Amino acid sequence: MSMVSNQDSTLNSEDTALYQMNLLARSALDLTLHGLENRSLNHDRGSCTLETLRVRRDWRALTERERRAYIDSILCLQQLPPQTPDALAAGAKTRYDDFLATHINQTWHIHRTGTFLAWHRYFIYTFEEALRNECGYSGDLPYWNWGSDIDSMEQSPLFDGSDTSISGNGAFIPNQPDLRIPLGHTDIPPLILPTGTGGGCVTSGPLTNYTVNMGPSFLYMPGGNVSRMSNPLDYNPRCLKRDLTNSILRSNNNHSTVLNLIQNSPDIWSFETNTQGAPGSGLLGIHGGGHLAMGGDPGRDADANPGDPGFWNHHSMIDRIWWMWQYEDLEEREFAVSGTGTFLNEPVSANTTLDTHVNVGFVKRGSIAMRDLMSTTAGPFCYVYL
Ligand SMILES: [Cu+2]
Repeated sequence: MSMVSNQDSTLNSEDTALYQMNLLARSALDLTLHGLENRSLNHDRGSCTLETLRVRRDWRALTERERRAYIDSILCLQQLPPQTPDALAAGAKTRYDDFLATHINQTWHIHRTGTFLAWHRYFIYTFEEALRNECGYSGDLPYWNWGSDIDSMEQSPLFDGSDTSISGNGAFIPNQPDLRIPLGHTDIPPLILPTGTGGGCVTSGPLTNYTVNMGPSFLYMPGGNVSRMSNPLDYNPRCLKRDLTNSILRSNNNHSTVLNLIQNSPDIWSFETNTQGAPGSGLLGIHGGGHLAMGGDPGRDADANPGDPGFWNHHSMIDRIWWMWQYEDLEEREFAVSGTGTFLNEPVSANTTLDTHVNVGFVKRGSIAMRDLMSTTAGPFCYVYL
C-alpha cells in the first residue's frame, strides 16, 4: 500500500490532475447528452437538440486549418464597421471594438458580482455568434487549456507567434520592474507579481498589424502604476503588447489548481470567489491568472482586456470550468446565483437573482434574464465542451 502510494506521488501530479479533469469533462458531457435525450423522449423539443448541439474544443485539438479559420474570422470582425454610437465610444472603430467598448463600459457591474460567470458566458457566446453570422465562421469558440502551457507559453500553439496562433509574445523589454496589482479600489495590499519574457508589441503572427483602439482603462504597469485614459472609450490606437509570464500561469492555472477549484468549492459563492481570487488571500485565481499571464496591453487591463483576442479563449476555459463545476451537482448548482450587481458590492446594490437582466450593449441589443444563461443547452445556448 505504502509502496503504491509512494509510486503514485512520483507520478507527475499535473498529468494526474489533467486526467481527472478530462474525466470530469467527460461526465459533464455524458450528463448533458443524457439530458437532451430525455428532453426529446418527452417531446420537449426546446431549441437545443442532439442534432443542433455544438462542441467547443481545446485550441490544441484544432487542425491548423481550423485555427486559421477562427483567426481569419476575428480579423474579419476587426474590419467591419462598429454599431456603438460615436457619442458613446468615439474609439469604437470596428465591430470588434463593440465588444471592447461594452466590457469597458460595464466592468464594475460584471466582475466580482453575481453576474460575473453568466454575463461572460453570454458575452463570449455573442462573440462566437458574431464570428459565425457576420464573418462566415463555421467552427466553435476554442478554449485555452492553461495547464498545458505552464512551462512555456511561448511554445503554446495559441501563443507561439506562428501563422496559426493568435500572435505571440511582445518584443523583449529588459529590466521591467514588478507589477503591483491592487484589488479594485479597496485597501487590500496589492499583489506583487513578476513581469514576463516580452513586454513590447507583438512581433509575429496574424495580429502583428492589429490596432487596439480604446483604453488603457485600468492597466497595471510594471513598477506599480495604473494607467488610465481620462475617457478610456476615446480613440487611442496602438499596437497589441504581450508579456508572456509563465510563472503567473504556473502558480494560478496549473491543472491541479483548477481541479482543486472544481472539487473544493462547495457553493456558487465560493466557486465564483475562488475563480477570481478570494480578497486578501494573495491569490489571483484562474481568472486573473490567465489575464495577467498574457500580460502587456491590454492583457493586463482589468477593463480593456477583450482588446487582446486571447480574452475569448481564456474566458471560454473559465466557462468550461463553470460548466464542469455545475455538472458535479447539477440539481444544486444549475441555477445557483450569489452576489450583487456591483464589484465587491461597492457601492451597495441589490442581490443578483435569476430574474436580474443583463445586457451586452451594442454587441447585441436587448437584455436577457440570468435564468436563461445558466445552462449551456438552454436559453440561447446549445453547446458543450470536450
Ligand atoms: Cu471581464
